[in-house]
Formats: sequence, C-alpha cells, structure tokens
Amino acid sequence: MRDCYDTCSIISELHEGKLRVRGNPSHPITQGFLCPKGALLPKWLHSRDRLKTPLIRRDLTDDFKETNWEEAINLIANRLMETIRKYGSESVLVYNYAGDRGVVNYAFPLRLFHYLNTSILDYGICDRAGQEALKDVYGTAGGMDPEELKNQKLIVYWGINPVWTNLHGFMLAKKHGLEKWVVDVIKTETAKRCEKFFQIRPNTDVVFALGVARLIIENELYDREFIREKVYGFEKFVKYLDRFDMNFVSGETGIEKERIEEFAFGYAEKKGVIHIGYGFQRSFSGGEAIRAIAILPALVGHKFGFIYDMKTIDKSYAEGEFLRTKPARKIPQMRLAEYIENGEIKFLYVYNSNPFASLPNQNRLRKAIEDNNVFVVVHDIFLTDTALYAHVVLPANTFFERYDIADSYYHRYVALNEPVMRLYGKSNSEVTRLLAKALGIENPHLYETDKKVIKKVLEINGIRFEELRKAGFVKIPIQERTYNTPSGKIEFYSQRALNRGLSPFPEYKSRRGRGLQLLSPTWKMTITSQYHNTYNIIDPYLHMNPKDAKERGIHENDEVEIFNKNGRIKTRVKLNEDIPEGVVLLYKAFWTKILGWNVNFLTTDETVEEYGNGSAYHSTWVEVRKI
Ligand SMILES: Nc1nc2c(c(=O)[nH]1)N[C@H]1C(S)=C(S)[C@@H](COP(=O)(O)OP(=O)(O)OC[C@H]3O[C@@H](n4cnc5c(=O)[nH]c(N)nc54)[C@H](O)[C@@H]3O)O[C@H]1N2
Ligand SMILES: Nc1nc2c(c(=O)[nH]1)N[C@H]1C(S)=C(S)[C@@H](COP(=O)(O)OP(=O)(O)OC[C@H]3O[C@@H](n4cnc5c(=O)[nH]c(N)nc54)[C@H](O)[C@@H]3O)O[C@H]1N2
Ligand SMILES: [Mo]
Repeated sequence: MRDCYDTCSIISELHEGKLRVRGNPSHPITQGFLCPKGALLPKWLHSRDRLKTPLIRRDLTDDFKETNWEEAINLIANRLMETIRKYGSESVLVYNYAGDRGVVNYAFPLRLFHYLNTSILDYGICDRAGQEALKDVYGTAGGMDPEELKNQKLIVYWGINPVWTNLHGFMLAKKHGLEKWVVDVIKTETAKRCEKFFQIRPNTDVVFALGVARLIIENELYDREFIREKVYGFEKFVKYLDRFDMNFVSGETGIEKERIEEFAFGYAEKKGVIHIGYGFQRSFSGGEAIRAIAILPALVGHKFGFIYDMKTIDKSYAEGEFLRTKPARKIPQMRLAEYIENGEIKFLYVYNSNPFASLPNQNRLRKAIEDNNVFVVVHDIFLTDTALYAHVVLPANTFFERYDIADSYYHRYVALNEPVMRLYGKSNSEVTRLLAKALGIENPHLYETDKKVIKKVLEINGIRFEELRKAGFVKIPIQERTYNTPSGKIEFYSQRALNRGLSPFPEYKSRRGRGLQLLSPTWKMTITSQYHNTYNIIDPYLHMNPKDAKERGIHENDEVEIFNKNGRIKTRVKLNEDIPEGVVLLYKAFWTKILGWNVNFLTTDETVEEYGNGSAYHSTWVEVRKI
C-alpha cells in the first residue's frame, strides 16, 4: 500500500487494542521480514498526531475550527459547484499521488472528478523521464520480473539505492547468489554492500553507458544472433559510437579506463541485468541516460534485461474515466505553481499527496497559493505542510482500517488488504461517496462499494477473488511480451525519439549550473515526507566533501546557509567522504512545519519537457556559506 517498490505482504494482529506487524513468510518477495520503517508502522497507525475531525476556516490566515463531517462536506460541495458555475469545470484540479497505492483508495476519487469533467494531473515528479526513455527503446517501460533473477549471475544497480529503497529486492538478489554492482554518484549504503562500485560524476551516465557499449562491440562480446533478430538500427548505432572513445568517456565520467573495461568485459561475460533507478533520472540528463543504459542488456542478448516498472493490473475501471463527457485537461504535475499563477486553477482537491513538501521550488508554490484565490481541500491522515494551506482538511484513515487491493511497481504480486481495526477518519472512497451525495449526483458508479470495485477490477484482470482471499496474494499471469516500437524491435536507432524531435541516439547534453550540485535522494526511514512526524528519525545534515568544505572555511557541525535563486535554508554540516567534490546532499522532503525547512525550497521546478515534463530535482545548483 505504501509508495515503495516492495509492496510487502504484512501480517497484522491486535494485542490489547494495539497493532503488531510482521512480514509474511510465505510471500516470495517479502520473505518474512519488514524493513526498519515498515516495522514501525504501529507507531504511525496509533500516532497521537492523527487528524480526528474535519477542520475548516474562511481564510488561510484564520485559525482552523473543528467541525463535523456534514458541515465540511457541504462546504466543499457548495464551493465546488460555485467554482464550476463561475469559472468552468476545468478550473477545478484534483491533485493526487501515491501516498497510498491501494487500487480503490488511489483511483476511486477520480471517478467524481471525471464525472465533473475537471482538470486532472499528468504525473511527472517521480519516474516519468525513464518511462518515456524506455518506450523509445523497447516500446514499454515494463521490464523483467524480479523473480527471474534466480537464473541470473549479475545485477547492476544503476542510480538506485536498494538497501534503503528496495530492501526486499536487494535481499532477493542476494538469496539467488547474484553478483551485485553499483553505479552511483554517492558511495551509498548499497555501494558499500556490493561487490563492485563505479563512482560516476553526476549527469554523465549516458557517456559511461555508450562507452561500455562501444567496448562490448569492439571486442565482439555482443550477441550477434539476438541483435540480428530483435534489434533495429544496430549498424547506425555502431557508427554513432565513434565519438565515444575511452579518453573522452573516462574524462567526462571520472571513471578510469581500466575500470570501464572491467565493467564492459564483466558485464558482457555475465550478461548482467540492470535495475535502473528512479532516483537518478530526475535531472536534465536522466532521460538520455536511460535510453543509453537500456541498450546494454539487449547488446548481450536479454529480451527484457532491465528492471524499471512493472505495469501489472489494469485499474481503469476503478478510476472511471468513462464517466467523462469531455476529454480531460491534463496539468503537468510539476507545473502546479505556474497554472495557479496564471489563474487557471480556482479549486484544488488534494489527496494521497503532500505537494507542499514534495514539489520543487516551494517559495514559488506557496506564494502562488497565497496570492491567488484558490480554494484548497486536503484529505490526509495528518495536518501536513499542505494541510496548512487548506480551507478544509478532512481526516483520512490508513490501510490498516479498510479493504483494498494493491499491486507493485516492482514485482508481480497483487495483495488483498483487510482491515484490522478502525480508529479515525474516512477512506478516500468514502469521502468521494459523501461528496457525490452532497452534490446531488445520481450516477450509480459513484456509489459502488469498495468490495464491488475490487471484484470487478480482479475479474477484468483474470484474477479470482476467492483465490486471492485464501492466500492473501496472487501472482499475475505473465503474458507473452512484445516490443511496442514502430519497427516491432528493440530500437538502438529510436524512431519514437526522432518523432518527438530528439536525436535517434542517446545524446550527451551536459547542462551544469554554477556552484555545487545539490542532490536530494531518498532517506531510509521516511517515504518521501511520510513518517517524519511519527517516527522522527531523520538526517537533517548537509553532507559535503571535506575539500569543498575546507575551501569555504566550513568545519564539521558548523551552521551554514545553503542558497540559490529559489531560496535559502539553514542547517548543520556533516563532512562526508562518500560525497564527491562538487556535490552536496540533503535528503528529500522533510516537514517544514517541524524542521523549519525542506530541500524543496531550493530545488528547481524546471521540467524536462521532451520527457513528459519529468522533474529535474537533481539539476539544482547551490552555494554554501558559514554563518
Ligand atoms: N527534492 C526531492 N523531492 C522529491 C523527490 C526527490 O527525489 N527529491 N522525489 C519525488 C518522488 S519520487 C515522489 S514519488 C514524490 C512523492 O510525493 P507525495 O505524493 O507528496 O508523497 P508523500 O510525501 O508520500 O505524501 C503522501 C501523503 O499522502 C498521505 N496519505 C497516506 N495514505 C493516505 C490515504 O489513504 N488517504 C489519504 N487521503 N492520504 C494518505 C500521507 O499522510 C502523506 O501526507 O516526491 C517527490 N519529491
Ligand atoms: N526508504 C524509502 N524507500 C523508498 C522511498 C522513500 O522515500 N524512502 N520512496 C519510494 C519512491 S517514491 C521512489 S521513486 C523510490 C526511489 O528509489 P531510488 O531510485 O533508490 O531513490 P533515490 O535515493 O532518490 O536515488 C537513487 C540514487 O541516485 C543517485 N544519483 C543521483 N544523481 C545521479 C547521477 O547522475 N548518476 C547516477 N548514476 N546516480 C545518481 C543518488 O546518489 C541516489 O543514491 O524509492 C521508493 N522507496
Ligand atoms: Mo517516487
């Protein structure tokens, strides 16, 4: 249910009114254990911070007033109708994301907004550039089933930190005895636990991957037969590689020639699988990098030798786009502030997301909301940073308190989620039904029960409810997969990219700013902004290479100001040899309400337009000074 690769099967029990959790030993991915943050879930469920009653206020400067559900729902319904009457249905935007990935809980509220023909989001903050890049090469971003790792020898973790973000995946690779390599800018926890580590300069992955490809080809280590049958544009690609000689590759990436050879020869010999991370592609070079990386497994003869996304079940029934009478206006998720500034959004309904923590360029976003007359509704479990910008706040319940089903973006299991207890708040679908009623809508699709939606979704996907109920999880049948590209092959010369105005080959477009590059990757004990308020285990330091610190007269634990044109924040420094020179690190999306800052006051909100308006968080440059 969490926004995490592993989507664990959790066994929940009640002991004297308190929840206990453990990993399901019979689930092949969960393997009977929980990660450190999963093990603390009872703290989250029973947190005293949970919202218990709806809150309302007239103005953003007023204090919240507690109210009952009826008054809150009626207020939302009235404002919704008034906004639609005055400004049209497209001035209403539903902003939702993956705070909870349960199928009903994620999708059902969209039925109401489709019915009302409102604007919806074009998702782009997380993994978008990679999705587009993999479509350019394979026609799909759906890669290998991780359970197939049992027949493999080598996995390369490229721009991903699975010991923190995909622990069960990492343990699976370990269990199957795979050799594990890492390509990362930072010597992460994963890098420390793997056999080989290639520390690369940021934004140069495209050069490294193409250099490796060239070595594999020059040394005739590629799979000729596979390429003849399954690859489009191989000869042109080989010519293109001329410009990536080893001096250039080594000079740009900072990886010595011998180590590039070590990678290329070892990778070709062991026919490595590559787990391509979501984290590293959030930059101006991410899309091009993934196009280049995606070529490597095909070179050595893998049909789908990468792990990225697992498009498993069809959830469109739960979402109900069929309720629309007009095509949707889709607003790029990354451009929320811009649309608000232009007066195009007058009503914002937020659920399953905390954009005032997770979106970049927070000063701009906050000013946009303050200056423009937008009515904001937030449905959340807690009074988040986003809720502080709401007119109405509705308490949500958690996945321990309702029925649902969930799939994973990593593995192929669908799980049934059953409630263990009910504490506070209402589920996303319950609120949707209340709103539909208050709006006087009669369409029965808006009143369908969770169980009916679940059964129908399962039926559409060929899964028997009874089977799922008995085991708690089922594996989705694997269908024969094809390359959905114009040529029907893996395209080393990408026609889709060409049609989108890009080069048919992955390009090295190094775009650098002045100062230090700020990376804001994932922290081990949170899920984006979640659990900061409940577990309170965070790392608030600016991590910095000792040489960069020395140049600025900065010592361990000094208080510093980190600034750029977007904003400034203050925190303390940790000198860290795992961070290369020229790079600094702050972990992503903590609560400003608690800490007084969040890295997203600094991050860029420019988008990678040619890759679906994907985010570019890591293409942020800052300066640091001692205070
Ligand atoms: N600087 C920087 N910023 C980043 C990133 C980065 O790498 N660097 N990563 C980005 C990525 S990958 C992502 S995916 C986004 C995530 O961004 P968000 O979607 O904003 O993710 P969360 O912080 O997990 O917020 C989810 C919210 O949903 C609430 N919630 C949980 N369950 C339920 C429920 O059942 N019902 C309701 N109504 N609410 C619920 C939680 O309490 C929480 O407040 O952040 C992005 N932000
Ligand atoms: N504990 C925990 N687990 C999570 C989440 C969480 O918040 N906490 N979030 C979930 C979500 S929403 C997502 S999207 C995933 C994200 O999972 P990951 O992809 O593992 O996340 P990140 O830590 O953001 O990024 C991975 C790595 O990319 C590296 N990197 C940055 N720039 C470059 C570059 O130019 N080249 C290379 N090679 N590497 C680079 C960073 O140093 C970092 O170590 O995790 C999911 N799981
Ligand atoms: Mo994400």
